[in-house]
Amino acid sequence: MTESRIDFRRAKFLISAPDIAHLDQYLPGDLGIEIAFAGRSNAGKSSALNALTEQKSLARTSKTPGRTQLINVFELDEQRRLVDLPGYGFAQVPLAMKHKWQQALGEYLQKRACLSGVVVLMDIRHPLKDLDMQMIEWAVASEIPVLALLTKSDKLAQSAKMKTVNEVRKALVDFGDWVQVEPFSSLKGTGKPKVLNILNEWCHPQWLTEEEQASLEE
Ligand SMILES: Nc1nc2c(ncn2[C@@H]2O[C@H](COP(=O)(O)OP(=O)(O)OP(=O)(O)O)[C@@H](O)[C@H]2O)c(=O)[nH]1
Ligand SMILES: [Mg+2]
Repeated sequence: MTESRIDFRRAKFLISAPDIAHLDQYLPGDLGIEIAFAGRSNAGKSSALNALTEQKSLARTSKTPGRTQLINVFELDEQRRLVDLPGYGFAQVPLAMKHKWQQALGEYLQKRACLSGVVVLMDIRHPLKDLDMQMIEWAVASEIPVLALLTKSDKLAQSAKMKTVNEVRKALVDFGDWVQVEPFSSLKGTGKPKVLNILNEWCHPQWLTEEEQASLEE
């Protein structure tokens, strides 16, 4: 099957939803294909989205953790979307809200029919915290492929970077092909071609029939 390549530079803002639990009311999840960007607050989600789409201010970035409160949805084409999820694990958020937030994330991963991949972004200097592991486990349990992206890789020297990448790969080996691990730097563009290849694959999910694939290309 010949697949058309998705031009991620075409991404444009579609909607903001106030919370995950209500996203389905704004955008029915049985339509099209969605790729979510999840990660701890300040992990570099918005920066990665901007780097991958080659747009400086598609997603808002900030030095203050917890900046992205809304769920921001960006459209690639009529059928495909990228979703910038609010960061989890933000220290200043009350515990009850954190629990509510985790629950909503879990439900999103389990119930969102259009979700065809989750990018779990982690600062390469602090990978695989409990909530990251939970995200990965939830996604794989729902048979959604995961890209564990080790962000801000420019902060480490090459040898330290590869050491962490190998350690994280080893820690996630039991998930098999469901989880891929790559280093990434929004600042330097490191890892960008690999990530775009993976996202492109997710945009053409195998669970669609050839006819459905063809209708997506129209
Ligand atoms: N050196 C370096 N800094 C980065 C990189 N990516 C992000 N940052 C910085 O990390 C901080 C947080 O980045 P954001 O992209 O806003 O992080 P986020 O995950 O969207 O954060 P929330 O929306 O608050 O959850 C900002 O100060 C960015 O400039 C990177 O690749 N290299
Ligand atoms: Mg953000």
